[in-house]
Amino acid sequence: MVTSTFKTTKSEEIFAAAQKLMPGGVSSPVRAFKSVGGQPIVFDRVEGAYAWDVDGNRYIDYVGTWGPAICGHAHPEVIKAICEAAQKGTSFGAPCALENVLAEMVIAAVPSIEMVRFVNSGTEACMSVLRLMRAFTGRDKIIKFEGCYHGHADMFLVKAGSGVATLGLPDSPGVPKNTTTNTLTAPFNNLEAVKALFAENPGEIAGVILEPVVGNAGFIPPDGGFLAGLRELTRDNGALLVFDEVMTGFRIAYGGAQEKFGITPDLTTLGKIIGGGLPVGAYGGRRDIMEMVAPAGPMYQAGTLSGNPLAMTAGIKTLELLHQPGTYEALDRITKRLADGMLQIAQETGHAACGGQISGMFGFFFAAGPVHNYEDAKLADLTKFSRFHRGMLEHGIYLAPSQFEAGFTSLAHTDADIDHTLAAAREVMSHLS
Ligand code: KE4
Repeated sequence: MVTSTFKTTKSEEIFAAAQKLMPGGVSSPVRAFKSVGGQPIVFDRVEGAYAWDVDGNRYIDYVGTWGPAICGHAHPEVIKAICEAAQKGTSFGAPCALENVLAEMVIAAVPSIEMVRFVNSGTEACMSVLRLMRAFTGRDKIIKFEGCYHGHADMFLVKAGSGVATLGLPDSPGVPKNTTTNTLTAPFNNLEAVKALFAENPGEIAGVILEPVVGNAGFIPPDGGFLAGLRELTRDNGALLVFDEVMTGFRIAYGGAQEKFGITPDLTTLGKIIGGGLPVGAYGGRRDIMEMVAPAGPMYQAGTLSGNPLAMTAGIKTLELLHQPGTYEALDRITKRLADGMLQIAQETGHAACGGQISGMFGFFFAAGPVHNYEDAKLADLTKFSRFHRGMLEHGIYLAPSQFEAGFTSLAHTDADIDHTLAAAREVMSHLS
């Protein structure tokens, strides 16, 4: 057994003080380590594939600030570009040529996007796209999938994933019943359930929104035919198909899941990577739909800091770095080594586990599997996961602090990092009851 020389004194002090100042001591619930237990780690700085905490411990980081750090944390070219842009001011509140540049890059990259609107988070992108779905179709009902997370706007907090699942919240108080009566849910990967909802609500469903590869119930890829089936069902019912690619966009391919799986949704939401570590979200899609958005059309949506030059600059530089030959092959190779290695070690040490990866996104469950939906994911051994998470932390590996999250690699992760991670996993799993 590892004699833990793992010191977290400063993290404990800072987190104790934080809990008096901010609810749960955090700015976002999942960071509080509630579902894995133990002392949350207070970061001091990040660079490349690594994070250092306030006690000086170094970690190989597989959260990457939940996706944005795909080029590696604090990439020198991104930092340099941000510093240069900051000399000209951080926000204009007026049109800025950099918005054109990032918009052109997003439109060129994502098959479904003919026009785009920038906002400041994935939540804002999803709540705006929901309003647009309803404005364009004149219908109020939407379909989402159990375990999928589309940010914390009221109408999405129905059987949501990510932090809602992590904390085991039934949904959230403060969300009026009448806000969620129009939110219908179905199990992921279940076309029959979606077909039934359309049959039960003829002419009332504005559209279907989903994570095309689920990352917020743990990592759950679409079964063959599922995405194509949704495309057909929505088209047949005069409804819209919306891909929430806040996590998968520019992560599993430069053109996201819609490029990877060859499905063209009507609307797409983006976030995380397109901000390069600064707050950016976006929604976009068919021109005829997007021209409903004010001031071109009547659907209102706005934001003080939307499209600010600093965030645009970080996004532009990040996409430039990603749009190099071999980027996604490199991410796929290194992440496949990690995921395959983890599953092999679990098997060799007698633990039921399943999971996988697509490019730089991965996940595994302590469950025999297979995991096709949220119900399957909930069968995972959460106690074993929390012990594994703590053990890996003590070996300098920082994994997402929840079984209901995905993991992320970056262009900065090396084969040596993967070797080190797998060695730690073998040591921890060998002592895992
Ligand atoms: P933000 O508002 O957190 O930028 O984006 C919301 C969102 C929307 N759609 C998808 C598919 C997402 O994954 C997210 C946010 N993801 C979580 C992690 N699973 C953010 C981390 C957190 O909540 O602290």
